[in-house]
Amino acid sequence: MKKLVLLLLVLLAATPAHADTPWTLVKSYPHDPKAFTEGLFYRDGTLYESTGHEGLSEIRQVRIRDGKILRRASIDSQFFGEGIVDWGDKIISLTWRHRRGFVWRLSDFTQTGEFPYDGEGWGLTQDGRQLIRSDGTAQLRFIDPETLVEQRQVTVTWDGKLVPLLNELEWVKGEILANVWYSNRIARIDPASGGVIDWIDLSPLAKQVGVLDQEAVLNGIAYDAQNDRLFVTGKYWPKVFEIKLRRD
Ligand SMILES: [Ca+2]
Repeated sequence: MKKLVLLLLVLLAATPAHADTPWTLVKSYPHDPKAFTEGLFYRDGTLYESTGHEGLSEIRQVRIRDGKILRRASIDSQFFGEGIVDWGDKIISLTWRHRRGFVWRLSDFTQTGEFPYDGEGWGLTQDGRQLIRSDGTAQLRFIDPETLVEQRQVTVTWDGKLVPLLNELEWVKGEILANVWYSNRIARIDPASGGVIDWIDLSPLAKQVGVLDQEAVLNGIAYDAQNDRLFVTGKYWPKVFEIKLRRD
């Protein structure tokens, strides 16, 4: 019996501890430290960002190099702005608890429509065929981008356990990257099964920005597929970071 325990201990010791996906910092850029970032995506050379809080919620087009806001539109002050994503010549945006999303013209930020949905609105991304929405739980909802009607859901799990509080999302190379609220880690999710493939631990970046506000968590992922650039930021963070993942 003692031998068996010893053997088990040796085996456990020999099993490498789980290692998160390695990454390196490529560059950092200025970011509006007043932006309570709820959504982020890249399109044609610039970032698009949405911010939260009633009365302060906006859709923004942001120049990467210096963080200059090139275009902005306010969301009606009764709403708390959440995730955004582009679809063709449109931007789709969510609100937190009003179960109402908005459609905007990408070129000039004119609001052109709205749509209802179930549950809370948190993050939003798209995979080229469908929009993908998080709602603060472990569910991801796949939405028809034209009718804005939900088509299916997956439950996100890690090691057999639910991964709730999924927040800002980004579709990157066939995976869904998701911020997890109040965490400095990003989940790499298999869109078919909902299983977490691996984690990206960005706590060194959170430490580097050093914003003490409790709400100033990592939130915001944007991907420039053409140049393979991945951008991340956080609520009230003074910087947007470009990082490079090293995948196996
Ligand atoms: Ca995003």
